[in-house]
Amino acid sequence: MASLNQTPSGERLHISIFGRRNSGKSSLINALTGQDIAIVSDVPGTTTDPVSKAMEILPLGPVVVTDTAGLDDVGELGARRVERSLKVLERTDLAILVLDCTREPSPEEDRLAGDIAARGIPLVAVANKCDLADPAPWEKWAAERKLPFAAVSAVRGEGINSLKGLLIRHAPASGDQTIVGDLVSPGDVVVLVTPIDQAAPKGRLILPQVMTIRDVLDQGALAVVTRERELKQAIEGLQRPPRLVITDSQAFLKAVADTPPGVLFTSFSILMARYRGDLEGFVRGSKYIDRLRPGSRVLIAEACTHHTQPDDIGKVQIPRWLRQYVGGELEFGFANGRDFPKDVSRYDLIIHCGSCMITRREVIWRQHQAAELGIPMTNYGVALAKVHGILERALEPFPLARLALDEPEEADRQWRPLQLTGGIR
Ligand SMILES: Nc1nc2c(ncn2[C@@H]2O[C@H](COP(=O)(O)OP(=O)(O)OP(=O)(O)O)[C@@H](O)[C@H]2O)c(=O)[nH]1
Ligand SMILES: [Mg+2]
Repeated sequence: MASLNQTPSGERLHISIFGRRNSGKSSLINALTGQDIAIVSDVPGTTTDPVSKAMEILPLGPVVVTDTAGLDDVGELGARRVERSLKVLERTDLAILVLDCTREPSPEEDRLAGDIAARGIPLVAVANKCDLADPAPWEKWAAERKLPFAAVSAVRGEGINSLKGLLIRHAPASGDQTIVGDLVSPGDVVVLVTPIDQAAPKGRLILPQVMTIRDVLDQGALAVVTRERELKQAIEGLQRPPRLVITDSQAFLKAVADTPPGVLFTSFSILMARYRGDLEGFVRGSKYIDRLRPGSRVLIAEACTHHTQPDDIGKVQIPRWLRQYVGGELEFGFANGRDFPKDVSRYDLIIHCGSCMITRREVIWRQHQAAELGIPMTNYGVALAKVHGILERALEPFPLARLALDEPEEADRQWRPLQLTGGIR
């Protein structure tokens, strides 16, 4: 488990908090962490030097939060403090600008927003003390500058949850995930099975396949790409068994039949579920497929809006497989976009798309929200493996996720902080 002590500072997301004196920067840190970490007082200029602390913000994970001195600090000493606050930008991945609802916009905010934009650092505007005054003027201010915006009350803890969602959306993607890097060694052969049927795009491969091939090459491993029909032939032609066979979900049954026992086997979409989310969480959610009965309600959630294909995976294929699996009619709801529908709590299970268009952090945030609502959530890749009866086999490369299959029912509904689902090596 990624605990505070184990995650080196370089791999943590560095969040820095800026704003004028007394705007509530230190209070906001305490609200985000749910702990008394930063000193708060009504004396302007309480925080004089940048203070960095490693902490865990659920479900964002391990972060370093830096509290800074007010940007409107006065006098010669004040100017030096402001300079030091700005220097913090050099080690900032994500900046928060705290705006004080009881005060009017001033040139300091614009100056800072400009400095941050010039460095290409994502910035989130937060109007604080919304318990004392209307945040609307700041909302307008942020909209004019096209900044993501949240209104909060740090002392009352209001709006903190939506702020977390905003931070997750705007945090830069973490670079430490790999698709197969922990599964293969240099020189290993990886066989990739990509059906070329009518659904395959003309003249190219789809993105998850391309990303996986690239990652295999980055590991110094050998990529053998074949259609499912030639898989047997491809494996027989090798001088030693492949390390890993990765198939498209469409070819699951043929591919698993033609993969020799002892060879690791999985699918592109399970690899993507791990790359773009918490695979163990999705595996726990998939167990609820067995608890569906005719009439159960399933929400198919897609992160983006795309043109519906005739044999669309979300609209057509998954519902068809699930009906067959359950042996009766189910009630399906469909949702697109970044938020779950308002009536989400009426569903027995959420099945999420492969999330090729959103970040890992955002997917994990959605998993966290579903867990908080007490609704199990799995994803396309894991659900497809499940209804084809090959989930256990396809999880062999991921022992921790495989273990989740055997956990007792009570464990399935609990949210746990994200773990990088360890590969077999
Ligand atoms: N009513 C209300 N008061 C708040 C809120 N947030 C902070 N305060 C109060 O505002 C004062 C300043 O809060 P701090 O968190 O110390 O502000 P800061 O921005 O860190 O201030 P400096 O370190 O001096 O720059 C304290 O008295 C807080 O209790 C809020 O959401 N609502
Ligand atoms: Mg402070």
